[in-house]
Amino acid sequence: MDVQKILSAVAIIFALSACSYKKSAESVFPGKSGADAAACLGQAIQTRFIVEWEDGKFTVEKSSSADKFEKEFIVPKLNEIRFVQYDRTFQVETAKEVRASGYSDSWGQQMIKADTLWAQGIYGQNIKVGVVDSYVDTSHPQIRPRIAVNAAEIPGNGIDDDGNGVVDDYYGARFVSTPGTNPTTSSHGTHVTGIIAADPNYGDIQGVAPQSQIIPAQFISDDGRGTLGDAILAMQYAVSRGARIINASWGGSPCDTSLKNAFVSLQDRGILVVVAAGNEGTDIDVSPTFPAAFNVGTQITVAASSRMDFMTYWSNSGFNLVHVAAPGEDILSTVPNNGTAYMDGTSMAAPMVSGAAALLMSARPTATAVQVKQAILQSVDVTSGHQFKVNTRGRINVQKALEVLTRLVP
Ligand SMILES: [Ca+2]
Ligand SMILES: [Ca+2]
Repeated sequence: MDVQKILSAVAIIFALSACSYKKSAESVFPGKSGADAAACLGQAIQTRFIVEWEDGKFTVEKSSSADKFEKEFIVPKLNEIRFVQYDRTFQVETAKEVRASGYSDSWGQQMIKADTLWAQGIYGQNIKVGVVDSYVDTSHPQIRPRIAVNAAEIPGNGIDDDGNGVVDDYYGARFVSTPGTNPTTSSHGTHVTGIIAADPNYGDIQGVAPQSQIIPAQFISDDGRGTLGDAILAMQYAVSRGARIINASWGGSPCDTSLKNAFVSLQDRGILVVVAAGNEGTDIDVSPTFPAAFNVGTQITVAASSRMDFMTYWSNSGFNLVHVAAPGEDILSTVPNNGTAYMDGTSMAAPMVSGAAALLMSARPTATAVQVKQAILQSVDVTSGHQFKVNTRGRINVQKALEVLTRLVP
């Protein structure tokens, strides 16, 4: 009997014994041997382990080796553990370029008709949005008033005053374990935040939902790297603080089991997750990238449209997996040190949709994430010849979305 036949026989015996299946360290940590590594982008961190618990929570644990971790952590807690994988570092894809600005320009907010909701007194009041991203400058005068502060935490004393597991998370939290980078110079998270919520009383930018509240949850370092475990912890943190919407203006994640499970968990909790489609000009139905292509039930994946209301040439697309387009080129928003700047990217289009969703949720607070998604998808503007290669064929229109939502939630 050759090796292949022996392996087949072993496989059959294993399948037969599956009737009396008992959870084992091997079954909850199938990637331990590294056999999946060849198929994975990103570099496995041999000393960090993403643990998904049976109660739906995620933690990231450390140990000097996988063998030690299995023996000392997994085996004793086997009944409580659902799944384990190595944490991985990956290069997070973000936005394309920055140019400075010194004036006001809110063409995107106008094109999606956010101003018509502002005129009705709808500004995103009482809705919290998690910005799971790079650094957010919470001292920016247009951002500071829009941060959902954690009043139970005393900032800067080195103590986790509210006992939520995160020290000094007064303005938000930072889950950045990629080493060797300055964590506070990236513009990306501050720009995304301003598109959603910038306060027009203190500067030139008016966010789409200028009275919504932001929960900054940083996992991307300034060199554009992050880990899967940190991304999951950041999303989980934002939800624990009351976020109803998660903005995920990033992509390029590798080996996706834990991240996919985390997205399913967000769906199960009724959280709307808005994801950038990516900027490679590719069709993600054919070449999927994650988390854009997860397509969980409460997810909206967003392509970028231009000032002339065409799909940008660099935006990713997909008639199945990308849902809508939104303004994402030449977008003016806040950047650190009291600045404003233009940026391009589906990273900018996603927060247009997050802001639109915050407006809709504040207008109809009992609407579910699924209803808000439905309202946004059923109300897009479709213009002949504009080639929005997305599921709905169109670009969002929050005025029409409110009309749809009002029918769904009278
Ligand atoms: Ca805390
Ligand atoms: Ca504290």
